[in-house]
Amino acid sequence: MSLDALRRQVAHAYENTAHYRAKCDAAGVSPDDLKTWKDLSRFPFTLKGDFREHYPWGMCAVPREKLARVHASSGTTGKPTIVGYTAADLDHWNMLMARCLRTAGVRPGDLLHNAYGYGLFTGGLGFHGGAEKLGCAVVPASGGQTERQIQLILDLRPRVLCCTPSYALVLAEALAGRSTSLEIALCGAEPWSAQMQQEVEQRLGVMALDVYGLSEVLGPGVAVERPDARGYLTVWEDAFFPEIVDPDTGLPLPDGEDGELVFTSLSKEAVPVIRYRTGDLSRLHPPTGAVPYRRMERIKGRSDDMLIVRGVNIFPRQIEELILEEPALSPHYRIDVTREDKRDVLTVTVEGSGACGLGDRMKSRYGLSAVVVVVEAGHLPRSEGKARRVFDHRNGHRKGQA
Ligand code: DLL
Repeated sequence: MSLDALRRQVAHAYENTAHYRAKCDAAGVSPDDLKTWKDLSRFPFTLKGDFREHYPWGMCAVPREKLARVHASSGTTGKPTIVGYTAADLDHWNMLMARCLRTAGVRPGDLLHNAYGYGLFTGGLGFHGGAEKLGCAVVPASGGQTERQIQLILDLRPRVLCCTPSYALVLAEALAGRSTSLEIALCGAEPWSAQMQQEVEQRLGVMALDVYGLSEVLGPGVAVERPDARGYLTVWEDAFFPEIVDPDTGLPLPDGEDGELVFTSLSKEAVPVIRYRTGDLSRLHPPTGAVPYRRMERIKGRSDDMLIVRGVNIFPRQIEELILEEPALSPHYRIDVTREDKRDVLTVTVEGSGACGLGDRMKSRYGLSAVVVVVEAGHLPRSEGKARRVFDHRNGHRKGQA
């Protein structure tokens, strides 16, 4: 992690994107003010809204002709968020993804079945580039056509599977107990609890590791879980400087405190991001062992995912944890919040068999009563990419998680 790199990156954004220069000028800071890492906290945040407002090329710090690739994240409303990469950015991304894969135990020569969506989404091509860089052969399956994917997995015998945790469950279900050659699954792109991770591991007979990233900052490959430190993801601090800030005030918080992740890129050409507010909630911890980089805990949820139901704050992940504590229930569920007679009603629909104590445990653990509807296996729709499990119907608002 070098302060020089930070200075160069901030200067690049300041000199080559009008919007960031205007923001810095308004805040009374310039790249010359960066004398220590702490000074970064005086710089203005970059928000998802900035990408929308300056759509399509306003966040680009290089001429359009210098771009080698464009990705986009769909978002729930309005215009997509466009991100560009120069050839050097793509090389760097591939290197970081190769590092993630190697950290997870993937080796050159491995066969990797990549079921992340190919296209504007960064998942498919992000994993693809990293795996090729590491020297793996990639089966670019993309999302969907589950039966064909199962056939490929059974016939080609890959060692590694890459897909969202929810699609890993869909594949496990379609395998119906058949054993495979898979040993490692690299899952991410949506929130998943530690319990969900164990489900994926048991159902697929693999070690399932967590990969984190986001389009605005890079794509997948910002952080990865190590097999020897479960629950913690090493952040590649030579490429991204992470901060945790209070989601309400934006003030920086020390390592170990709960808050919102903020990233500053250190060497991006096309779209340098300075203090990008991710909306993702986690905690940072100091480095341990031989790896000199800080670690983040698995994502707890997004600040905009938190449900406030009759005054009680609850994250979907907490409900998922309770569901998976109960052997009679499966990991396929959806959460609906409605407003009836001026009262919030939380309904959890979950696949399973027989009576369950989920309602009682919701009440005793979180002080929240919920209507629990247990439905037959296969009743709820399956997801091929990022799962939508949360539907908040209040005020006509429909919120999809992830
Ligand atoms: O989801 C990049 C990615 C692809 C990451 C494949 C990992 C694997 P976006 O579509 O821009 O990029 O969505 C980014 O997804 O802000 C988080 O809210 C969520 N997310 C990504 N990885 C994780 C994870 C990709 N491991 C948004 N755990 C982020 C929890 C995750 N949430």
